[in-house]
Amino acid sequence: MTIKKERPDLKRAYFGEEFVWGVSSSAAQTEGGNEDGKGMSVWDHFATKKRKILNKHTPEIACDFYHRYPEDVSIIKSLGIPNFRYSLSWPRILPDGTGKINKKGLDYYHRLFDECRKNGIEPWITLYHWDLPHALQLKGGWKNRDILKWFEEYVSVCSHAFKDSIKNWMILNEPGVFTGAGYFLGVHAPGERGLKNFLPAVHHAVLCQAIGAKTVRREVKHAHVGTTFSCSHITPHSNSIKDHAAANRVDTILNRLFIEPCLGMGYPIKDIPILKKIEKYIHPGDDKLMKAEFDFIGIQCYTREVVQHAFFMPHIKARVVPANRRKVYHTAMDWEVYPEAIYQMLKKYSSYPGVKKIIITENGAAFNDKITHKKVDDHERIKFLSDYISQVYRAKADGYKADGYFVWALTDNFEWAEGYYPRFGLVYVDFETQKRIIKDSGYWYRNFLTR
Ligand code: IFM
Repeated sequence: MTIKKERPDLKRAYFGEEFVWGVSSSAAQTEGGNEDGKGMSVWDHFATKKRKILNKHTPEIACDFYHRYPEDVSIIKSLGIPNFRYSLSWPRILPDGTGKINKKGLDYYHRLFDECRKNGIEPWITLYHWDLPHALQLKGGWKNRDILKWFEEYVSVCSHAFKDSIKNWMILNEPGVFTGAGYFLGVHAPGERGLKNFLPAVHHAVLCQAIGAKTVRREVKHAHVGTTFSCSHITPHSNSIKDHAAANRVDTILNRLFIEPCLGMGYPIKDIPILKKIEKYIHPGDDKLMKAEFDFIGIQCYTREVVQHAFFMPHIKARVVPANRRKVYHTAMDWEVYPEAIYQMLKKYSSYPGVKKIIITENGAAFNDKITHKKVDDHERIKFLSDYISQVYRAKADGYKADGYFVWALTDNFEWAEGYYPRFGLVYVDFETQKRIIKDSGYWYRNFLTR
C-alpha cells in the first residue's frame, strides 16, 4: 500500500486559539524509578511476579523518565508542544495505598511540574492511570468498596499537594479498559476474570470518578476537571439483524458504560440485560454519588471495531472481528486505521446533554519503527495523525464539541501486556541505551503546531 506522506492543507489556525494541543504519557509506562520509597503497583507485580507480559518485559526501568524527565521536557519544548498530560503514580505517593505519604514521591512531581513550567509547558494531571498499589489489590483492589475511601484519600493528598501548580485534572484513565482487561478478561493487571470481579470493579470505578471530581474541586480553586474514556466507533459486520444487535451491545459496553452514570442516566441495563447483575453492588444513595460535574470529558479513540453476533460468547454474545482477519490496513496493535472513527465519537459524545467540552486526550498509532541513518522515517504515523486530526476538524466544522487534541504518546514506552514491542511515540527510545531520537512524526507535529 502506498502511503501519501502528508496533507499540506491542514493548519493549526483552523482550530482557533482556544483549542488545546498537547502530548500524553503516563507514569507506569515511562517512569521506572522503583526507588525513593515507591511502593509496588499491580503492574510491577503482574510483570515481575506473575511474568504475564509479552517477552517477559517489565516496567522496572521503562523510559527511565524518573531520572530523565528534564531531557524529555526539553524535547516537548523543542517540538513546540504547549501541553503535557501525565499521570501521578499512586504507589509512589502512598506506597501502601493509604496512610503514610512518601514525601520524596511528591517532591519528584513538584520538580517535574516546575520543569514543565520553566519550559513554558502546561502540565495536565491524570490521577489514576492503572497503577493501583499492590497493597490495595491484596485487599481486593477495585472489587472492594473500601476503594471509595482509599481513592478519596489519595486524590485529596494529590490535590492538596498540587493545588497551586496544577489547573487541569483528569480523574481516571479509561475505566473501561482497566476494569475490562484487568477484572473481566484477566489480560491486564491484576489478571482477574469474570463477571463477579468485573461488575463490582465497574461500579466502584464509576463512584470513584465522581468522588475524585468532587475531591479535586474541594481542594483546588478554579480547577478544570475532567475524566477520560476509551471509545471506538462500532459497526456491524453485516446487515443482519443479529449483527446489528451485537454491535449495539458492544457499543453499550465500550462507549456508554462509564459516561452515562456520571451524567445521571444510570447504567445502560436496557441495552445489555446481563448488566442488571450490577445492582447487587449498588447501595442506597449511590445513584446520586455516581453523578459528577465535569468541565470536560477526555475521549481516547484509536480505531473502529467491527462486530459480529456470536452465540457462544458468554454474556455478550458478540465478538470483534480483528482487523487482520478483515484484511484492512492496521497498526502494530492490529487496530484498523479508520480516521472517521474519531469524527463519529465526537459526534456521539457531543449529543449527550451535560457534556460541556470534549478533549481528545489520546490518539496515535504504533508502527514498526526503525532507525535508518540516525533517523526514524515514520510516514505512516504522520499520515495517521494528519488524517485523524482532519476528522477532528471536520467534527468541529460540523458543530460538534472538539476542544483539544493530545497525541499518544510522547515517547515509545511500556505498552502494558504487549511490553515494549508496540512503539507509539513521537520520540523513539532505544531501551538498551535510553537514547532518544525524535521521529519524523515529532518534527511533523512541531511544524503543524508552529507554522
Ligand atoms: O498505552 C495506552 C494508554 O495507556 C491508554 N490508552 C491507550 C494507549 C495505547 O494502547
